[in-house]
Amino acid sequence: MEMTRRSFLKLAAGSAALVAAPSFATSSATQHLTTKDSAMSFTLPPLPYAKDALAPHISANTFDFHHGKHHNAYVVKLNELVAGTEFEKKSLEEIILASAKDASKAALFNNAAQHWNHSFFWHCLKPNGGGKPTGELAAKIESDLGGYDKFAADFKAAALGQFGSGWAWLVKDASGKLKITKTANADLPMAHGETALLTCDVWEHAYYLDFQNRRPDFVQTVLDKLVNWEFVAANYAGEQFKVAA
Ligand code: MN3
Repeated sequence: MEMTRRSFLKLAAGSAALVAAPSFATSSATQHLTTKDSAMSFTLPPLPYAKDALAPHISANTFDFHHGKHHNAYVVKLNELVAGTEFEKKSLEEIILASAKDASKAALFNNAAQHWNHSFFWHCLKPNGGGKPTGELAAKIESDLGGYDKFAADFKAAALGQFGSGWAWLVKDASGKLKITKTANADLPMAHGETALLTCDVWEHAYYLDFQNRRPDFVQTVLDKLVNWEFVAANYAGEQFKVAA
């Protein structure tokens, strides 16, 4: 991978806010390039916590597969698909938006969007998370969604109501209103003009090793024990989550 000094400095600077001990390799999930400086490959961002940090709710074994195998496979495939094409120097977000409405680019969209979705999802979780949000976000959930309990019930219903693979989301729509949505497979809010605030992966690979077929227990555990509300609040406040090479 070719890396210029300038892009390394940007990566290092962008990583400071969310990663406690940034290193060269930990920076890709949080830096803010909109266009790549050169034809760098996309890389698998490290988890923002140790792989056993969310146990016993989500085990290190699950992360070995979900992050180390599934997420990594999307990154590897994405790099294969963009190599030598017009997308080689585009940011991940640019690739997603350019391929979202183009059926001939479905494979590119699926792998790019899944790279974004998983990078975002890891940050939606933290050790000793969950429970209720506070401050301005809590007030907005009260006014737009009827309060935390209604939010939690509706988010869980979206997660359970997604037939087959997909994602449940808390989003901010174009008018600034909060909404709960669900998407199938790799689909994601930015393809619909919405800003993602929180997600839960409901592909079976997200929960099968720890919860087997009990998706309701997995989603409830995420809500009760794992949601990183500080990250959600930062997204609500307009901090742009960017994934780049
Ligand atoms: Mn997944």
